[in-house]
Amino acid sequence: MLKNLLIFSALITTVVSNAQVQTNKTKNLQNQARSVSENISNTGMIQAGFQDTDDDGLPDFWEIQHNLDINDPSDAYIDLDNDAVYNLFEFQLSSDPYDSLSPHIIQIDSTMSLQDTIESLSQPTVIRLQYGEYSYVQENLFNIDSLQFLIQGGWNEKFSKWHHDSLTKINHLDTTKEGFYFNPSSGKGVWTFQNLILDESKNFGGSMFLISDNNMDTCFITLFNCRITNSEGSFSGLLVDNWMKLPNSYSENRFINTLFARSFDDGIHIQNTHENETKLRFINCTSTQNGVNQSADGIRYFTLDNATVDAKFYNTIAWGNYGDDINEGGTVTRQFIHSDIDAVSGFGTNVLPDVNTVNIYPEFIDSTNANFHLDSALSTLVDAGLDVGLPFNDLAIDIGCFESGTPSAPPTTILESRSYSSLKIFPNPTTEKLHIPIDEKEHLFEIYSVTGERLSTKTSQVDDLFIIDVGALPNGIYVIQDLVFGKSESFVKID
Ligand SMILES: [Ca+2]
Ligand SMILES: [Ca+2]
Ligand SMILES: [Ca+2]
Ligand SMILES: [Ca+2]
Repeated sequence: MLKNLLIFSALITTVVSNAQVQTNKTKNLQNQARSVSENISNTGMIQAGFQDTDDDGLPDFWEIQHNLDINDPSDAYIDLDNDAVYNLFEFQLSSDPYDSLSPHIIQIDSTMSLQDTIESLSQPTVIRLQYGEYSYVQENLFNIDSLQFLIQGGWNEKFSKWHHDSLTKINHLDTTKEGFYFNPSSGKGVWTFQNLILDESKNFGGSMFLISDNNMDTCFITLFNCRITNSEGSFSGLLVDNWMKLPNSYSENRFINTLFARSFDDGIHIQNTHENETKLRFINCTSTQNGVNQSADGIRYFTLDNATVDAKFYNTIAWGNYGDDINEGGTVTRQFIHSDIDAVSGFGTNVLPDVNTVNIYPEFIDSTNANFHLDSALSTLVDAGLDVGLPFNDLAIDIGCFESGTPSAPPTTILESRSYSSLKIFPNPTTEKLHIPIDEKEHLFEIYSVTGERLSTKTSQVDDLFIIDVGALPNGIYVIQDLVFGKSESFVKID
């Protein structure tokens, strides 16, 4: 409850004088130099435990340094310099978010070898792939010091236009190997996969087998707009081993707008023998129908030795898997924010209750044909309003609670109680004001466009009524969310 009060009061204090803003800016600049030196060592290694107030993957010091908002998670997914590299990836690759010539970029088409390209990297690099299909076999990369890349699918044949809703497919010539298999020995790892499909991979690790090994100091593993489907590996669709052992090493696994479906074994399996905390983030993801032949799990993570895991699930569905939807063990803290988790269990003594914070049973349309588009009639709260008017509607599947493409800002408020059963708004349609009767005092309302963009509006409170002025919004359909209580509703703005 304290957290909710703080967030609400933070909203009110955004109305401050210019003098106050100036003072805060000066303070931020003063803190900046100190934060940078505290968080990055001479080698560029990110120290464990850096502060990330809005949990968007950008540390506070980096956001301040680059004029971003430490309280706004949506700025991780914008592209300030138009180089088609989101701020999140600019940070991970240590590049300049205001310079379109940074980071280094390589373009390859399907006649070229993705494996040779990766093996030849000598600096953090974006590898752009033409839209289409690639054949790829990755041998294990041992004895490499530092391996930092973003593999980005969805480019047209001239590399002049990037389709953020198009996925590039990675096929496998050699059916005895994983799709991607990385195991560098030391340094910093940045393994980011964007707009890729890995389907029907065959071997032990499934589609991806990623190991951050003993002597690595930093590792970011990120999947963004990906689909890991029909893995026939004997382990899982995506297998991650966080094995880093250096005292201040840092590892973060971030999965955004990504589908894990119909793996032979677990959809995602994450083993942590890291000596420090590993951050796991699932944002707008879906894990379903995994464990086809082994009653394995949708998402499974656990710790060994001194490892700890800090897991958060935003707008995520884990539902309809053959084993548990989520199975966790060891030293784990875990939070669900606006998610559908149908069954959670723990192995060993750590047994947890089922958790459903949005819908009890999200329903997918035609999932037998790999169309995991949510049925809006049966999943109204999950998909409210978001099926209307998207330019790529019906071309891309729904993933998690949102469409494929740039994700909306995930809610950052933790759901602690839900004392009212649905969000009542009136009038709807409205020309100017939305009225919301409430009986609890702590609320945080946000309004999103159908494309997931967060819109700013003015909110006031009169007794037990919240009044939101939406008169300035263009006519159309919007979604309003109460982040504190995890409720959402769509409304129509008219003249
Ligand atoms: Ca941040
Ligand atoms: Ca931010
Ligand atoms: Ca950029
Ligand atoms: Ca840049």
